[in-house]
Amino acid sequence: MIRTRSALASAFLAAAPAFTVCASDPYLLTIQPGASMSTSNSIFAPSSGTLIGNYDATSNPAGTRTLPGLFGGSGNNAIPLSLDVEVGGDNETSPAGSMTIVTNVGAGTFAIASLGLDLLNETVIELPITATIQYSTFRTVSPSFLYLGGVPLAIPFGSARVTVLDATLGAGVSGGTMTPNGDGSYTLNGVAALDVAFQAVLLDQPVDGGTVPVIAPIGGTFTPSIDGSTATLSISIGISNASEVPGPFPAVENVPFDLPTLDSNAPAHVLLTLNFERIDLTLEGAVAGIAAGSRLCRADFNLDGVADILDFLDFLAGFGDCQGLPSPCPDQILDADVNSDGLVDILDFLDFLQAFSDGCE
Ligand SMILES: [Ca+2]
Ligand SMILES: [Ca+2]
Repeated sequence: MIRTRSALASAFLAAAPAFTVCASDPYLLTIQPGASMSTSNSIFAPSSGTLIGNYDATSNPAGTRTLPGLFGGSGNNAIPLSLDVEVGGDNETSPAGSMTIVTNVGAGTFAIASLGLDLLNETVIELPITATIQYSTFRTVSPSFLYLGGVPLAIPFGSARVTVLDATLGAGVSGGTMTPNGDGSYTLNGVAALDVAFQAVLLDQPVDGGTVPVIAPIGGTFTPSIDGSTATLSISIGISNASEVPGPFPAVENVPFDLPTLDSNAPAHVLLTLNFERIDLTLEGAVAGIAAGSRLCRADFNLDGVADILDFLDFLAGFGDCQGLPSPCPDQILDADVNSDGLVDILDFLDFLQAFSDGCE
């Protein structure tokens, strides 16, 4: 196979002058240390459930008992309630990751061929929780207290942790325009179709927020080196999303919780059981930093990491569809405008043959 490929390339190259393959080039850029993401996150999760005193005849006979209503009753009774969890706060993290961008100077466009960002990068975001409880009137024994129903009670409720916040390239076009600044650098302006994966721990309960699609504005200043072999990108990405994760979720059962009484030293000790109906997530984030890296081998036309006959076939297919047409063609990533002059023509064919003949290290 390799011999066939070389023979084929050589046959064409015999008639071709020497070229320096340039631009329309893929760069693998890695986010450098020092990048930051400022986030403003909020979670709202309504639930219904019960509370009951932590009394137990054998293990906790001095515990709190709960009784419904103003008067009467006996024993320890489950009291129906609704509880809304609200989580919110601002945080700063240091994201890590990399992306492949394909630049086409002639067409004035760039495309994003791959992207993987760990937006937390080992950091865990802690967000304070406020719980708002509503219930019908009930009383407690040990300590004695009356809780009048119909009045929402807002209580600090520990903290939630965001444990995973990852972005990968999703479906749709990711890319935009690149405009020369006159000093060898280019201003990039576009969008990235991202899939953002989200996981959190809420009341010791893991919450998988799944993956939500986000169209993120992406831009920055792209500066290739003189020979184009390396490049830096001062990058900014805006991530903004509001989504709903529908339930049902596993019940949160018998979570110890202290209800305030008039005596702050003597709260009522109850156990909460909650069923969350849905979780509303709102994420606002802004990534800023420097990405840097090297130009990828142009012979690997389809960017799968190896240069082989499939690259030749993919190029031939793209070239056949697009000869004589302006780039990007046939799409922004597998662009047959190899020499990046804005037009797909025989010069691109010759340039690709040269690159393919050179192969990859
Ligand atoms: Ca390949
Ligand atoms: Ca061209």
